[in-house]
Amino acid sequence: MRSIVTLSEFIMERQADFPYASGDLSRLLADIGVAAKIINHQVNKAGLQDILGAEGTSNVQGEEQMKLDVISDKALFNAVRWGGQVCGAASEENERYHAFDNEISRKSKYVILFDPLDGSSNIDVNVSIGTIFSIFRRKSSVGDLANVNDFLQKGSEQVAAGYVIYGSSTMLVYTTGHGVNGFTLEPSIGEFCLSHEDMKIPEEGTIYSINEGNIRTCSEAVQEYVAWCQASDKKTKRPYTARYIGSLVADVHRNLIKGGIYMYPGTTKNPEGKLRMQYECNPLAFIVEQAGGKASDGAQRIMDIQPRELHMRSPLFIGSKHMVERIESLLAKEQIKVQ
Ligand code: AHM
Ligand code: MG
Repeated sequence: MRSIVTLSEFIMERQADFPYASGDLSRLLADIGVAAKIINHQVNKAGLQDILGAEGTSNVQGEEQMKLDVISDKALFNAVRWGGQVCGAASEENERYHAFDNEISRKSKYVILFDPLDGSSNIDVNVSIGTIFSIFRRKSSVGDLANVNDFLQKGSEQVAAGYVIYGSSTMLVYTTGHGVNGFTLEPSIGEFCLSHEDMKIPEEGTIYSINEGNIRTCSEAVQEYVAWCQASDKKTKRPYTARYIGSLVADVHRNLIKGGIYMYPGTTKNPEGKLRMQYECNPLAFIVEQAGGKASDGAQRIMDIQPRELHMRSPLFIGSKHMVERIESLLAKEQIKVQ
């Protein structure tokens, strides 16, 4: 029988991947693991306590915040603020980033950005939700307060990223740029245990995920691609299967394991799509690329895009390499026609 490897043991073992590592990143990842357990505990008892439903406040994008959003946001902020490994943090739920002003934090090397509870419209109906995080080395000088440039870095500069999925089981999946590993929470011992070592996404998949209710407001290339996915062809195993949970983490996680593409394109109403570059697109792009897949805004690699502002949105096409390449080439042809 294979012996159990816990998240903390794994992180410590892998510290050797980083020459001259001081252990700060390892400790930060461990702190996130603890916050994930706290959020998981709250998510699991959501139906039993008066914590379901809307908080009555709106976040910076004017969206209704759920009570669990607020709880998760606080759990993550507390974990990283007192852990002392980051000099600042930014969350999808807050308009501004926070620079932690104390002696230990000012000397810290990293900043973190997170979406504390993604897919929150699914909470009340018991459908999988997730937490997403992205970690960068700070640009500002050690000893100073963190500033906005620390948070406006390209995805290619990420040193680590990950997500937690609160599904039929709870899993934490992360990368530090040396492959992707997944850990399943074993509730009887309260530990994340290595369950999905060196995850790889199939280069070709048979699942496409898009909110098809929006299809008529998408570009012709996206419509053409979806029609292609639906057309019959034995050789390429079409028609593909449509799967859309409406929870980004859950949709990407499934496609990562089975092979597939998730798309949230621009629409006539929202040309930049819906998803946030720094809290959703970048961290998932890092993971999917590390697993051998691709992530694009349709024209450019997600991780090469310079974010202009903290809550910037971007179209997202992410998943199996060949599937993303196909939609990219259709979008490129469409661009040529327009010119
Ligand atoms: P959220 O961060 O406010 O939860 O929004 C992001 C979510 C994603 O999880 C999901 O893929 C998408 O929004 C669904 O949007 P839509 O309902 O427009 O299809
Ligand atoms: Mg989100």
